[in-house]
Amino acid sequence: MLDKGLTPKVMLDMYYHMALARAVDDRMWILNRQGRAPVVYTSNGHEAAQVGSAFALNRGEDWICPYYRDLALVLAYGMTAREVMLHLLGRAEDPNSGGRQMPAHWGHAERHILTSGSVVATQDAHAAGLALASKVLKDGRVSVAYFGEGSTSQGEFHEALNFAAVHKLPVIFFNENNGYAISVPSRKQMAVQDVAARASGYGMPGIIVDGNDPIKVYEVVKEAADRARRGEGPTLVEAKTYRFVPHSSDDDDRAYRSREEVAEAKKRDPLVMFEAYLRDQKILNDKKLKEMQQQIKDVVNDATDYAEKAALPDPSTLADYVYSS
Ligand SMILES: Cc1ncc(C[n+]2csc(CCOP(=O)(O)OP(=O)(O)O)c2C)c(N)n1
Ligand SMILES: [Mg+2]
Repeated sequence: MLDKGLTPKVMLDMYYHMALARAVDDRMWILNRQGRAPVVYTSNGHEAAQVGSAFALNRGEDWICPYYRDLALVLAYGMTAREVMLHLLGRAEDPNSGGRQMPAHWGHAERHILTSGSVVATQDAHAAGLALASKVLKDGRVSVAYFGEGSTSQGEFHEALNFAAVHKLPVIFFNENNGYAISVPSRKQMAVQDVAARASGYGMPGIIVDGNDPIKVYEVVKEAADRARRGEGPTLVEAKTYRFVPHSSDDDDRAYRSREEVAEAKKRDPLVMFEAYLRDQKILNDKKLKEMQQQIKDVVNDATDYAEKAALPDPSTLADYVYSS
């Protein structure tokens, strides 16, 4: 039986955010190839994992600590397409960093999206720290760290899991396992098959979920969040998924994976599968889909136009937030 929170309206909203992320993503690549955007990191293929998990949280209340892959996540968490484009183009109005950070370094204080750095896995420790604060303050919040499987070779991942488990912190470690760390396949990165297997070494549950199914992801993360709020400690969730496009706009994935492999993975495109499911459940039909696609097109066009016209940061503000004034 489906979780009670998954009404048809909620599932349509999930689909909307997955489709919006894919459309924003496509637009960002075009802008990059036209020389209008510096570099693009994409959530293409990861939408179900990211959106399914976001919907299982108290969005805007619980803290998320994303990484560069998490475009669909931040959109589902309340960042607007305009804000994403302002960030991509480094505009003054960008709420992520006022045009300071490179693209896909998400952060939005009001939405409880913690600002992120480039060093992978540091956000795992930040999430554990936020969860420690929640435990002390008794504010009922859960924190979630998002990260790729490659980053689990970093020390911070292990330190964060150990600390969180010892102190029974309300945190979820959410792994998006796409099988590659840029060009390095996971078998060259770790000697275990599953990231989730590592959980037992720290004393927490490790759950594997189909990362291309937003409903399954939602249910697993909901359960982990409930567990965290009951004071029972952290959970490691491993969402198995695939990245359909290169690591970034500066990567050529033909150097390390075959076109056949990518084509095979695309047979399980989360957007296509979720659309089929919603049609089957009579939640989505041609008319509704067409309306939604038009709405998304308008949103993406508006976001692009708005950000391209927006002002760049004033050079006189260069040292703001670096030195005390
Ligand atoms: C500590 C550290 N080492 C190396 C890098 C360079 N780097 C950036 S992304 C990346 C790949 C990470 O892969 P994974 O964690 O699997 O995430 P994915 O991009 O596949 O979602 C690497 C090696 C970095 N940013 N930080
Ligand atoms: Mg990876």
